[in-house]
Amino acid sequence: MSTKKILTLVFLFSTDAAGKRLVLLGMKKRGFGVGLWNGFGGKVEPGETIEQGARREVEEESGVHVETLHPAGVLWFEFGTDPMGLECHVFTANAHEGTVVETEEMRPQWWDAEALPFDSMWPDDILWWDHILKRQQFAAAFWFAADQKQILRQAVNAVDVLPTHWHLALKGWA
Ligand code: 8OG
Repeated sequence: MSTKKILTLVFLFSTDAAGKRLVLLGMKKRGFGVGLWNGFGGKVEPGETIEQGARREVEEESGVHVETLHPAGVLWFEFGTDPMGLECHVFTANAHEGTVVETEEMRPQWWDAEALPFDSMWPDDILWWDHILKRQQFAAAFWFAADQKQILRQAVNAVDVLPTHWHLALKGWA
């Protein structure tokens, strides 16, 4: 790995009339991860903080504004021999302003947070979603085959403090 891209991923939570926790996922309609349900996010642009990038992507992809983002985890991905690593900052949000709409990129739908469609999500998600439900911060890394489907190696850790240079910390022990 010689270079990295910084990405964001935001899960919006709500509760239904019975008090059950719901999470908003979007069916990705194009690009990387097409055909998979996911949270909202994308690349952080130059001049943006990670949180600003996360808010912008939520707005672009779902039409709603989120003010307070709770840092939930950091994910590291490598694919085959691709020298580009992806560092993905995961957040949760418990409130949003505006109405959720379908956009060019995402078809949104609320799901029972305890019954997500893992068969139609990135294969690593099932390995860390429990940490989100338990509000336990986590740092995880996944080395995928070049097909972007098969996980060859993985590390998932609960942490007290989210690492700032997670991929550097991975060197040596992962
Ligand atoms: O801008 P673009 O849509 O290509 O950004 C990719 C989005 O996909 C971004 O929100 C980060 C997210 N993402 C990955 N890999 C994984 C993954 O393994 N699981 C989940 N849930 N999201 C991922 O890039």
